[in-house]
Amino acid sequence: MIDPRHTDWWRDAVIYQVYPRSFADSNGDGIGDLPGITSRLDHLDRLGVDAVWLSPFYPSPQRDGGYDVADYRDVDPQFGTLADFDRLTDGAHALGIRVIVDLVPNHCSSDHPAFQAALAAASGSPQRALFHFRDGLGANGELPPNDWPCMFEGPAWTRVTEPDGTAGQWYLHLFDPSQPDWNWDNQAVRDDFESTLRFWLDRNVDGFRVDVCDALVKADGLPDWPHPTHGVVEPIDGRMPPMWDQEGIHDIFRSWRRVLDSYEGTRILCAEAWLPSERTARIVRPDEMNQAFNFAYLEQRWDAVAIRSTIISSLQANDVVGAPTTWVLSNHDVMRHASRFGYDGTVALEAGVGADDPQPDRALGLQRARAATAMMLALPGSAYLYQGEELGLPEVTDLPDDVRQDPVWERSGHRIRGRDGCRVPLPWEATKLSFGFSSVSSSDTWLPQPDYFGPYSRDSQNDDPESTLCLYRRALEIRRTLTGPIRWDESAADGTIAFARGDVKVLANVNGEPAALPEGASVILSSSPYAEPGSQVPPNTTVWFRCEEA
Ligand code: TEU
Ligand code: CA
Repeated sequence: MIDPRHTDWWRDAVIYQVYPRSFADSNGDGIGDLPGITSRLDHLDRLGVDAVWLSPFYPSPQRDGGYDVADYRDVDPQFGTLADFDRLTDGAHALGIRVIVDLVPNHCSSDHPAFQAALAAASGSPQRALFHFRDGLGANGELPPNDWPCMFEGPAWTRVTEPDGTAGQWYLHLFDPSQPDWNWDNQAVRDDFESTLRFWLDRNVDGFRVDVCDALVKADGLPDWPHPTHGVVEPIDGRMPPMWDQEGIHDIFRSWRRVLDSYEGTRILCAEAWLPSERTARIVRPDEMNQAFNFAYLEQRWDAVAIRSTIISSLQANDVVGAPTTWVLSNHDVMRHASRFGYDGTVALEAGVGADDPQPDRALGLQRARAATAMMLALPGSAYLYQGEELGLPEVTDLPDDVRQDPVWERSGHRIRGRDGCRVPLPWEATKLSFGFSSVSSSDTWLPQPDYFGPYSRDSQNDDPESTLCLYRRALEIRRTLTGPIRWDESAADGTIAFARGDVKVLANVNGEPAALPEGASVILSSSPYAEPGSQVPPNTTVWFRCEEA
């Protein structure tokens, strides 16, 4: 069982992200669901994670994989029922696994009743004041109210047809047009989200991952911003872009902190914000959120100098505010790291990869991914895993274009392929239909699975000590014994990263020459087959070892 007295559980927790559509399907419709997750909790238990984070499972038209929420306080019938959610939470808690759900406060679905009511109401009405409605520019209001771009291409504004049939106001959507932004200056929006927090806290969730939390407050007057707004955005002339990281977000987080703290145990908030480390750190001050994703780390290429300096700057930024640093290599928005690291760095990956593009070196990518994960899991702080990475699963870089579902594919006029390749349903049993994901075949799951998924399935790896799955299990087990801050070995050879936690030493040979271990080293974990005492640690390999006292 989870122990409510363990108040600091999150400071070094390993949190496993489940993307519900793609984890396990219990009823044969080709779409993963909550009972499917419950039926596979034994996998998470054996893996040894501390918590599971569920991407959205709320009622939604699924224009953006459920990040377009039509009802914040229910379960979409395609994923199950609230009773299924309770069974999942109880089952996880019985195994000592905490449950974190996704809060999507920046925008809802255009199907949300509040937005439908706003469309039906007049300009200037209280219904419209829940969102950002504005008159357009130009003689007839035919131009968007400002120059902000949508994160999925095109302008961040869409013009509505008024109830009387005339072309009317525009509404703001930083993401898809089906995702109107809430107006957080409106107290009614704040109150409604507090009710949502309480709804899930009353159902015993242990925390929230907060989607695009840095966008809730927009600068007064919604001023133009003729600078970049995508990726990790930096301040310009000391000012952040008017849609990101405005000072007002912190009061919102403080109010949420007070709500969470009024509940038993420690319930956590995890910030999703693509900001520079020093800006992200301000969100995890003691009276705000608990932790934030470390996207600077995720974005590093396979290079020892770049990775080491990101580790140092991340730790420094968080130390200032007393928050633990987190680490992450994959999630549902980026190319899986087993494929990312299979490119040599000269191939541009921003627009995604299709079947006709250069494909990654799968063996090299996996070797590096295992080394990267083995290093990440030795770092102090909390770590996030994305479902399937424990199987060494590659990105599906050869998905047929006609099955793509990410809205960015259509919106970019088929220029940006989007994020479907990391969302393909998981393989569980090599010889079953859809590799055990569902009772339908691989071509009938919501995104098709490729033939080559078989050897990655859980049952193929379960009893193989050299498998990626067994590497993850072993790393998570030993990780529990790692204590104390990082102690750098400044004498590490070029291309390698070396540090210690307590009596465990870590040598990651990223892109260096083969490196020797010190005399008397006994290896306790290796990311690739490496057994011979005295032999060299090749590049793309991480080992954990202890040294016998002289
Ligand atoms: O992502 C926020 C976000 O910033 C991403 O759009 C990011 O820029 C992009 O994916 C980088 O590849 C969150 C969710 O994680 C994402 O799935 C949603 O699409 C988005 O919010 C809108 O809700
Ligand atoms: Ca299903």
